[in-house]
Amino acid sequence: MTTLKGPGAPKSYDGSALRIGIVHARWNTKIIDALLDGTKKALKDAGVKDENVVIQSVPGSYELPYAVKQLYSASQVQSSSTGVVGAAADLLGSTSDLTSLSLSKPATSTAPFDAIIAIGVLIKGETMHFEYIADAVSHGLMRLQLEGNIPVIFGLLTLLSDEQGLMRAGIGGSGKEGHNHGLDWGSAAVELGVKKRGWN
Ligand code: DLZ
Repeated sequence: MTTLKGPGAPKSYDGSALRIGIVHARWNTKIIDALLDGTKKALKDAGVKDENVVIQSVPGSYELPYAVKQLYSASQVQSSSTGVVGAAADLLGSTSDLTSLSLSKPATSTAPFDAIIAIGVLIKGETMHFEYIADAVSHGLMRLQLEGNIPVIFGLLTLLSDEQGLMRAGIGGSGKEGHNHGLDWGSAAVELGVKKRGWN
């Protein structure tokens, strides 16, 4: 069934040859964890292999553009013997620095990423923090994808309440669990990754 909102009727794309990066913030962890699960599920359902998914975390959404840029740069460095961990360590100075960035698993491939998904959850508070971070991050991520020629999927929720976040992570209460937007972000990464290979 198609709905008024959302990306329309689902099309399936074969992600089995793709390499996807995910960078997620840790602020608002409960919502982030559910979104991350949804994203990973969509990648898996599209055939993306576990070993071709690289996940990094950063403290908050403000750090997303920088981390996406580092992940993207590392994947551009050819390092057949050490893989992306070694390549990123070359850029950052040492492997221990990289470990502290929480690379969740070593990559088995040094191929460039076909798409990178940036996930963050901003919840409006009493100050102007929300506006500044939302604006900076959305512009930063857009710049990265246009200048880097890589799809950067916009997984930043900008919310007015905790409840909005729970609904958009598919974990709302009272029988209305909502929809996990991570599913859409995973699917968007696969579609753009496949199309990018055709366009290039
Ligand atoms: C400081 C801050 C605040 C107030 N709120 C959020 C939020 O709702 N979501 C989020 O991802 N990050 C938040 N942060 C942290 C900033 O993104 C950033 O990590 C710090 O300002 C350090 O640069």
